[in-house]
Formats: sequence, C-alpha cells, structure tokens
Amino acid sequence: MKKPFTLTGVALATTLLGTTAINSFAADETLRSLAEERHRYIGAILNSEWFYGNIEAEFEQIHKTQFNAVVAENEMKFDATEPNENTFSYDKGDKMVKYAQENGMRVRGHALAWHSQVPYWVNSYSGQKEQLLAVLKNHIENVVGHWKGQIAEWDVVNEAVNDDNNHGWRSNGSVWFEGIGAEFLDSAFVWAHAADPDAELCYNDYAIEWGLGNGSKAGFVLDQVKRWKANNIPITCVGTQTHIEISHETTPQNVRAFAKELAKLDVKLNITELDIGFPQGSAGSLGQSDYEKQGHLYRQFMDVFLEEPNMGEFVIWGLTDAHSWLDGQQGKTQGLLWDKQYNPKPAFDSVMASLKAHPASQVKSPYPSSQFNPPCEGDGCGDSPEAIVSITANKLSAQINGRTLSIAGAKSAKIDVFDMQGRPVFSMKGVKGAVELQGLPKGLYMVRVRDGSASLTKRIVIR
Ligand code: 9MR
Repeated sequence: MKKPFTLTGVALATTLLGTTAINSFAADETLRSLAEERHRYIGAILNSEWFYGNIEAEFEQIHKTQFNAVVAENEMKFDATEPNENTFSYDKGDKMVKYAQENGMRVRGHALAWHSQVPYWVNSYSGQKEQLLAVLKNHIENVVGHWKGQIAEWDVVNEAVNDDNNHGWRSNGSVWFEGIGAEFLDSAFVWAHAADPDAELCYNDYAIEWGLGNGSKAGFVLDQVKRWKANNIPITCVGTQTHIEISHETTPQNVRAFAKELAKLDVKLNITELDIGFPQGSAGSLGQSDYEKQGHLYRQFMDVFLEEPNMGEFVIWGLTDAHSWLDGQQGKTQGLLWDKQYNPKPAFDSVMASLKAHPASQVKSPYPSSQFNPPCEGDGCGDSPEAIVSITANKLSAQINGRTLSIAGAKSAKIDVFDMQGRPVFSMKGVKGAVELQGLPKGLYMVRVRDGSASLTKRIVIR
C-alpha cells in the first residue's frame, strides 16, 4: 500500500492544483512510477557533465528515480560519434546505454542528420552530392547499427526547417541540404530503418509549439510527414523540442492541435527537449508566484501529453537549473524542475499533480503494455535496494536494518535522507556508527552519506 506523505508537497499541491483535489504524494510515488503506471515515458537528458563524472551525486540518484527515458545532451551527435572520417567513438554513448539498461530506461538517440555539431572533416565535402550521401549513409549505418536493438528511437533528422516562416527547408548553413538537397532527409530515414528496423524514427525540431498558422514550421513539418507517409518513408514520430519561455502561454494547446493532426497519419508526437525559462534578467527577482506560473505551464504540457493518445514521451532538457544550456546560450534561466540546490520546484509538484489527476485507467498509451512492468504493490516491491550501486567508489558503506542506518568507513559523517521526490526529510552531522531514522513513514528513500570528500548515495527501504 502507498503511504500518505505530508511534507511541503501538500501545501504546494493545494495552491497549485486548482480544481484537482490531491492531498499528498505517497512516499514512494515519483514522476517515473506515475508515468509507468500510465504506460508513458518521462525522461531527462544526461548532461554532458555526467559523462565525465563531473556532476553532483544527487543528479544520478534523482535521474534514475524520477525518469524512465534518457537522452545524451551531446554524446550521440555526429561530431561525438564520428569525430574523424570512418572512425567511430562509442564510449560515451555506450556508458549511457549501459546506465539505461541497468535502470530500465528507454533510450532516445539524438541526432543523426543535423546541420549543427558536424565535424570539420564533413565540411571538406561541401557541395559534393555523391560524397555527402556516402558520408551520411556510412554514418547512419554504423551508428544505428552499433546500437541496434538498444536505442528505441532516433532523431533521424534534426532542425531541417528554416526560421523564415516561409514553408521551406533550411537552405543556409546546412552542409546536407546545400550539398544534397531535400532528398537527404528521405534517404536518412530509409538508411536508419534498414540499420534497425525496430527503432522508432523521428523528425525533431524547435518552434513547432508555435502552432499550425500560415507559413508555420509545424505546418511545413505536417506537410512533409504527409508526403513521407504517402511515399512509405519510414517515419514513426515527430519531436517537438519545446524550448519555451514563461510568457508562451498558448504553446500547450498548439502542441495538442499538432498531435491531433499527426494522429490522423498514425504518427506519434513526443515532447523531446522541454524547458520553460525565465528571462535571464529576472533571475534576481523571481518569487513564489513566478515559480507557480512556471509550474502551471509545465502542468498544461503534461495534461496535453496524457490526454493525447499518440503522445509517448515527455522529455525535459535537463534536470537541475545548476546544469542547463539556458544560462550559457539563451538569455534564459531556471527552466527545469529542480533548482540549483536540487530542491524540487513548484513545477515538479505540478507535473506530479497532472499525472495523478489522470488515472491510469483513462490514459491511452501508444505503446504495447509489455514495455512496462506491472504496477508496484506493497512495501518496497520490485525494488532490490541491495542492487543499487553507489555512485562514488570509496570506503563508505551504509546498511539499513529496520530504522537503524549503520555507516561503515566514516570518521564523522553527515547523513541526509531524501524522499523519492527529492525533498530532504532527515539530516544529522557527526555520525560515527549508527543512527536511528525516527519519524519517517515506511517507504523508499535516498540516503546520502558524506565524510570529508567521500560521498555515498544509496536507495534504502524502511519497512
Ligand atoms: O544542450 C546542448 C548544448 O550543450 C550544446 O552546446 C548545444 C550545441 O548545439 O546543443 C544543445 O542541445 C541542443 C539539442 O541538441 C538540439 N536542440 C536544441 C538543444 C539546445 O540548444
């Protein structure tokens, strides 16, 4: 049975949820568990820092607890996977695929044919159609072939439409379009399908959330999908990146309208790179009502996602505001679900609330139910805490027995315990041997032990 849990989530839930009567989140409910019950995928990128082991321990623990889908921020792109001609580099991508397999996650591959992050050597073939076709074919065959059966879905073509609102392909600054013409897209889908016939294949782009108006990107993409389907080009999904700002209030309903059009073509729509940023200049003056507004917009996207039966994945372009492309490159800030200290923001509660407001029995999934585990019932079910590996290899270890948490290998440790939504629920300094975790309801928790520079993060069950 799920245990009612009464921390800040309750108060936030009442202020944020409007008409939805949610009293609390159960201690063991996560974005992931709720999405899985609804046979949907919720994901976040693994930031580049993760691939280099250069990220806080909390990142991975929250990531694998809260998400069941994963994408590499940069490590499966052309420049990362084929840095020199016909020399492939799979180490980073392999690391992510292993992580996904160990944690039961779906992998999105991002991205095969894109005008950006193309290595220099490709540009030496600029304007040479036959050579460029051969380069792209070889790249797709090798990369998709390498991860055949392990990557559920590829962004086959990324951002190929221009920004001119004139219903056209990106003709400037794309080595592929300039050298090959629009047939590079059709060919890329065909080659990807040949390399892994079971993988889902997407066209992915930004500004799709601006709707289907005259000259729109969404309208152009829709026309291309119609053409691809009519010509048996093996596209199965479109990705709407959805990098938006807090003022973009119409975007969720635009995404809904676009999903409905794609449904008529038997094509899925996935949200692939969601973030909802504030203008950078406002960073110092943001208050609770701003974060609640952000939560409301996040919630509307999750509502649309759950209500449209041809939407399968809801992927956020980051986890914590401490690691986000927004601050560096976009003049935007704080667009994610966890703040810079890894505290869940109101947006987290809002997305949880949306999931809970859509009972599993009423959410249709575009995936066969065999892809999802049966829902968990009972204390710690389906979970084997012993199998959870510590992130930092060091001498520290922690074991739970009843409510007694025993620490070994520490001189004087600081213990922090978090619930499965990432909220701190217990903290104690100067722990030498064992500590009683009094006052916590039964359920799943994350415990972090720190001793000097050594750190251990582990999932525990209080039975
Ligand atoms: O988040 C990525 C950032 O680290 C890179 O510097 C950038 C380079 O183009 O790409 C970012 O990811 C982009 C994604 O691959 C495609 N859609 C837009 C994303 C944000 O720029």
